[in-house]
Amino acid sequence: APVDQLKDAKVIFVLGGPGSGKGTQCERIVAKYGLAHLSSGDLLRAEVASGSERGNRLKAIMESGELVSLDIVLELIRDAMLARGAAGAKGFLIDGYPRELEQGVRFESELVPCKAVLFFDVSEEVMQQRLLKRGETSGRVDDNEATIRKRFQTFQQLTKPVIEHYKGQGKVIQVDASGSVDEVFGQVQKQLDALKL
Ligand code: B4P
Repeated sequence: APVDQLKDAKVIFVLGGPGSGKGTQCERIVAKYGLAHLSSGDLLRAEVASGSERGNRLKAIMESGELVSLDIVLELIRDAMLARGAAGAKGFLIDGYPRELEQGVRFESELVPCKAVLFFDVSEEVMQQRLLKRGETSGRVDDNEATIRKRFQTFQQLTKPVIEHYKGQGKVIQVDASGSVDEVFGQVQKQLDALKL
């Protein structure tokens, strides 16, 4: 099976509420540690931008602040990992995934167990400010007050339990994400250096 080529891959899941700075920090991490960065949100937005029938359905769900179906996200991530793996990538930052427990269970049983979960912790007040600021220029259908409120709910109900699950396995690296991008990255570096990737 083609997924056999992923069985030795080093995978770090990256989680945090909407606006916690996941995507931002992943760019910095990639530049320093040379991991392949796969953002479930970016993969979904690319699918929407393709104008496909499936893309149109995804757009409506993302606009509502809910999660798109498990199978679609897993397929997009698996295909992207296979492509990057074939190009030589050994380590992967999987950003914005797993958003619900079942996503993590399916990924780990069908592909490979994760090494660690990087969790960006920050208050909803700060996240909301960042998202509204981004919304002034991003053109993203989900950076508006009503959708942000729904995204916070989805995070509390579905994604928080994922973090608790991996805390129970001792895999969670928690970072205070309330500071500046540089401050947050300083903490991230200390933690990742200790992991000896
Ligand atoms: P995502 O694309 O993951 O959106 P996000 O949570 O807002 O994260 P993003 O990485 O874009 O932003 P960041 O916090 O870095 O998801 C969007 C939608 O896609 C979901 O609602 C869902 O519908 C769907 N989806 C995604 N993954 C899914 C999955 N696995 N299953 C099902 N559905 C899924 O940055 C936010 C802003 O803050 C930026 O403007 C940034 O510049 C700024 N910022 C970052 N760090 C800062 C700092 N330290 N100080 C000040 N500003 C900062």
